[in-house]
Amino acid sequence: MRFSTKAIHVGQEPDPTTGATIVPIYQTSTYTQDAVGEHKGFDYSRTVNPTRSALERQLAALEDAQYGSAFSSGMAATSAVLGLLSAGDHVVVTDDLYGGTYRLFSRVLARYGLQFTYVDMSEPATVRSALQKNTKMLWLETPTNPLLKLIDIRAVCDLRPSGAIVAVDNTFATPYFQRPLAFGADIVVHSTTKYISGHSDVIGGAVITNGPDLNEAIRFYQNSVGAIPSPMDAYLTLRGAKTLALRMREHAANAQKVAEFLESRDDVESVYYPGLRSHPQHELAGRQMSGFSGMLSFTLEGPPSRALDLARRTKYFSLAESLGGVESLICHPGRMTHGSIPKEEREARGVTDGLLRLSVGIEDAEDLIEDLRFALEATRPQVARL
Ligand code: P1T
Repeated sequence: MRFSTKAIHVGQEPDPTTGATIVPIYQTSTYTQDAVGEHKGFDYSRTVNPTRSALERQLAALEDAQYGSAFSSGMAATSAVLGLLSAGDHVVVTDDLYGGTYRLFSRVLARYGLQFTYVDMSEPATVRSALQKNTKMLWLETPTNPLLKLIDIRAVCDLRPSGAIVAVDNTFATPYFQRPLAFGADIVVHSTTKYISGHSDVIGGAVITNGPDLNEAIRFYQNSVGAIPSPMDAYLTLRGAKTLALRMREHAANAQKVAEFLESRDDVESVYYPGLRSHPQHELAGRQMSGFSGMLSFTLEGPPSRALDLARRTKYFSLAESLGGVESLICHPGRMTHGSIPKEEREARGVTDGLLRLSVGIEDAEDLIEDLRFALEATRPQVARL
């Protein structure tokens, strides 16, 4: 079965009790048992729910994996993966990553005795130098948020110390464009809030793996901690994911056009998009991804305040956090998604106050380009106008 067929069929057989073609929203917290311990495989909805199970099977299939577990947010999914570790364990983390992940690692989990070293994993040699005797996990985002750096998943897996887990946050690429397990990763994490659900109307997360022991440990954590999605949220995510392939093709085609437009402007300083030949890892993108997805970042000529000015002038690009919905969004990572990283650290990693990030939606590309052209012209620095 191929990708789009899986998205529409796996986990979604007609409902066994009614024949309903679409997986029902099983809005129930509990299930009546015939006798103590005698039931139809469902006992309590924190542990198992048919709508959630359908989603979990669908998402696992999209990553060509055996096991999927759905969570109430991407951060809950990330927490579950880090929950595999114990106090004293060390994690090597990519230094460009979602600000909320950084906050969870540095301000929550560090208090529980986990140790984190942040390195630029786009240089695999730096990963080797960060390894310690107690390194138990390598945490990757690729492409990274917000600078769209790529990490060579296979190269990092080759450096994995024995017994350590390689976890890849695949939110930006989605399984449509990239399947980290095929390159040797142990675990894939998603914020399903983004492309997978696709319509900016639900918060969710997922952990996907082929390892039976890892799956059991994740399931145990999911049931013990209880950060599960509601049946309604599971339904919305399942429904959104059916059109993932269609949407991703449009997101990527539009992002390529927008990136090329921005790159052609003399008042745009840099554009970060893996689909551009100028991207330092364009070749890796071609090897590791089957498309370049819909996220890009850029900096402008002129003072950093121009970025703030531009961000409030676009009409179709809504000024908002998040990404991956059908509608286009613009965001100022320094003040928004990555505001929880101390300014000095953030700037040292390249997330400057002049950086803007776009989640390119699936509107008409010409309208999106006109929108950006208008905002760029309206904020053009005086000297450039002469
Ligand atoms: O928001 P939540 O569903 O909890 O997902 C967190 C998360 C995890 N991983 C990546 C790569 C992410 O980008 C996110 C959330 N990111 C944003 C809200 C954002 O605007 O970047």
